[in-house]
Amino acid sequence: MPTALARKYMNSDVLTQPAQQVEAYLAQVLDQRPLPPNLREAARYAVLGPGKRLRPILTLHSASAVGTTQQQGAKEALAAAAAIEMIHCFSLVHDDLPAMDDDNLRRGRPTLHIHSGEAMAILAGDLLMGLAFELIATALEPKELAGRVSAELAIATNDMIAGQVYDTIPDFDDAIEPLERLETIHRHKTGALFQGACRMGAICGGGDEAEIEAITRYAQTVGLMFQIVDDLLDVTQTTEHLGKAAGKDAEQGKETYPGLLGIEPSRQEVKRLQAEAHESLARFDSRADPLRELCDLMAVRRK
Ligand code: GRG
Repeated sequence: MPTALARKYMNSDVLTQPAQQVEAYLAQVLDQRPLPPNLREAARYAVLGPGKRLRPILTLHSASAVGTTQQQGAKEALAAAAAIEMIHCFSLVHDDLPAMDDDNLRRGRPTLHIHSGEAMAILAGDLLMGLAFELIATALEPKELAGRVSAELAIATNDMIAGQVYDTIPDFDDAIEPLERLETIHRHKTGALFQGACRMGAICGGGDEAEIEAITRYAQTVGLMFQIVDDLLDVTQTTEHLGKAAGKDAEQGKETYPGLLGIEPSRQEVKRLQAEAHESLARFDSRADPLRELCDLMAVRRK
């Protein structure tokens, strides 16, 4: 059962309003782009299922945290938000494939390769990666901004792919301690998209270097916090509740924060990172309140 605090945040405008805005935009992009009907259907299935939309929400709130007005960079931030969600969805589709995590449940529904077949799942994932960059290149003005944002998106995507390799085909030096290995995996696999999401938002919103740096620290901290919470949920919640396979980390013998530190110390680490994320936003006024609320939500989420 979600706590009262988690329930309050799940219904918060901080989440629902930007999530709806991004979902409507994503549907429009996927409907307007000429595509074979079966590929469009697969891409829509992958993207428009019931996801939390945390990364695009971070993009939009990072843009407003630095923006001088509500409108500055709003169109650009929305396109960047949709692009990061497409990259995230591509990664989920490919991660679920038989050659990777071999999962048949995602967002409470059959994974894309179960729904549309393996070949289509590979191709729809590829498409989403291409579409994300196409969107940045075509929707952002001026073109200098498009170049800057697409570089951020490329770095985030490639670091995430490196994180998947660190996690699933590891090639670490034996001298590296388990906790450092785990942090390296998560800072790449999960943290990279959080960082890219926030930096793209701050750049679209017209943030200066110091603001972008502060938002980057916030993103790195909440990215790690999100993953520790994810590790905790994997051992404390059911598959039915999560809408994806629970208990997989232990089943696959994966190192996790609860596995290395224990459950209670992991919860303490979540609290420490939550406080650190708030500190990183100290220079911002109330326009960063949605980022502060989002951090608190991610700390108490039950899904
Ligand atoms: C295949 C290139 C490639 C990368 C895969 C995303 C990923 C990297 C693996 C999925 C497994 C996993 C545990 C990733 C860590 C990040 C994470 C918890 C993803 C799920 O994100 P949520 O909870 O998902 O935000 P929704 O469905 O709400 O969007």
